[in-house]
Amino acid sequence: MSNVRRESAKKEPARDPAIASVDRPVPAGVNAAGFGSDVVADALRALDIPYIALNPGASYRGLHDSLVNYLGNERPQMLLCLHEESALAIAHGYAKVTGKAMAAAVHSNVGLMHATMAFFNAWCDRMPMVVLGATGPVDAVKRRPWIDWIHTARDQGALVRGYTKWDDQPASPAAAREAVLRAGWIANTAPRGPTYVNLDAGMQEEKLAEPVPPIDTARYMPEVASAPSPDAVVKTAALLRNAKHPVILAGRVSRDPEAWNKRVALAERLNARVITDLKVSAAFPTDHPLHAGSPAGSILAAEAVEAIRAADVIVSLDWVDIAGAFKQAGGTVAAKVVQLSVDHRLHNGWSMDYQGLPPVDVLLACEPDVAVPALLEALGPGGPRTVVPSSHQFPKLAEGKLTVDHLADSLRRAVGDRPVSLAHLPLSWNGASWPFRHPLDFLGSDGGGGVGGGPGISVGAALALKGSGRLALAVCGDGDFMMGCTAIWTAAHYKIPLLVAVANNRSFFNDELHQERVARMRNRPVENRWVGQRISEPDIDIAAIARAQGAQGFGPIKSADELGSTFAKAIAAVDAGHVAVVDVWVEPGYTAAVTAAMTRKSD
Ligand SMILES: Cc1ncc(C[n+]2csc(CCOP(=O)(O)OP(=O)(O)O)c2C)c(N)n1
Ligand SMILES: [Mg+2]
Repeated sequence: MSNVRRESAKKEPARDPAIASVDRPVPAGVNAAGFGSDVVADALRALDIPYIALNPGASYRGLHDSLVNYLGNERPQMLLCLHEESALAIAHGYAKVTGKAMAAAVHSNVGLMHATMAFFNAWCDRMPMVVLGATGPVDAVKRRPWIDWIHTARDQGALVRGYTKWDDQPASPAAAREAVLRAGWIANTAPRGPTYVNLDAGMQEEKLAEPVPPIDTARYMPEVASAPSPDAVVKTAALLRNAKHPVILAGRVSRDPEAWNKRVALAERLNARVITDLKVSAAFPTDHPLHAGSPAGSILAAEAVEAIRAADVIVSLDWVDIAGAFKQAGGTVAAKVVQLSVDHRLHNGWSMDYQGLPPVDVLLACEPDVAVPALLEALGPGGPRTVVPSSHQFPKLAEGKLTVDHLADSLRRAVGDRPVSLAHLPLSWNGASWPFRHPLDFLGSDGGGGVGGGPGISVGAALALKGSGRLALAVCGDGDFMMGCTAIWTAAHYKIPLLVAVANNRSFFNDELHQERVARMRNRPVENRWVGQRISEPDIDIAAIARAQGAQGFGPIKSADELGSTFAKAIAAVDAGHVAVVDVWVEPGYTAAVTAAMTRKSD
């Protein structure tokens, strides 16, 4: 047994007994690394990762064997997925809850091609994951005819290099161990993101001539702490002390409740208006009196725009798109801008997900969680505060229809006061529907706008939430659900409780609004906007698709009266450990503000 295994055995990650009981191999009696891929498996265990989501393939049959017969399918345990995109989406969702990388494995160039969008979603969402891939033998002499040749590429990592933090193709078992440790370390270091290690099939399958010398793996993954410069903290505190209309843009922050409390304390100390973003996880109580308007995605609420216009100092807690927010507020913003972020360390020339270059007067180059307490300390105690009541209002429900607002209202009533994590929301969601009061109440969007990520991300989040006492709940559009629905089988197979409500408008409706806009700009018939967009004739039986994969399926629900009792049954099923999918036929439609922004004739 190598040192790596003994070292890592000290810190076993939490495992769920029901999941651990699935897919048990017979003991293989192997206790010493004998092949290249055994060394890779040891390194993976040293990363302290409980699960590896995968779709199999011969390019990594060596590693597959090591995971089953050398590690005994534990730490990491395999989670079989029916598509590589859902394997990575599950790792993405897991990271959204834990802040830590899970692993995924994908077969050769073809599996990697299937996984690309999920890489991109995680990259844009700044979520860590360690992806292992494989290539046919690099040594051409060892290739099987045809198949090993088509599944070998000169530079496989190039497929995803533009949207991964780092990739490698190690040539020996010792180099592969180093690559896996580095991949875990880099992925988990802010700004976080996916990493990719491509394992040569020949290297994996080769017998070890001699044991790989043991190392103390923890020493190769040091903690990376970053702190704001003291000068920048002093400057920011001075700006904020004099601010009459400060605004906080609460963006990418952690799931830590203590950090949440500090953000609330900072806003209250400054009496600052706070704006939050549905693109990222809950960052501030959305029904707090200081919260400006309802949280929105790319189109900000009117109150948020007003607050930005009126601001004299704006503090961005790693807000995803400062330049875009300013553009919506009319372009030039008079306020001084303070940015708390390390995101600039990640930007590259392939992807423009870094958004427009915003004006920044002071940069605190660290994660917001670190800088907020420093700012609070520098500011010192404030004077007495006038407490204003929250102006939060739930959306008014239209009569005689079943809309997404009805779905949200009924679901909110059905869950009552229990802790719930909204793992995913559809584009049609109204931010006023559901207040967020804890960092795990909402886990943000797919990150990269890649439709189809919703189901897998939700399964990964549910996996991480299992046993936490929180109900994992996702609301997906029908287009999103259908593209990623095979993740449901993985949840059913591994006994991961999850409730998915499908806001089924029988359409890729977002794009109906785009076609409407083009028709308006060109004076062409708006009534044709549905052509090439509607998903009907035949209607898809979403509940049957759920049942076919071992989940409980409900619906289609076509009247608002049936929602409450159906959600009650679905929640009971989830409480009993099942996956439940509720198909709700909603009227196509977005909030008035989003519809107006999307369909107006010109910008
Ligand atoms: C992979 C991918 N394909 C296509 C799109 C373009 N697109 C953006 S939203 C959308 C519609 C999604 O449909 P659904 O999930 O049903 O939500 P709805 O718009 O109906 O509310 C599409 C096709 C995309 N963003 N990603
Ligand atoms: Mg739809």
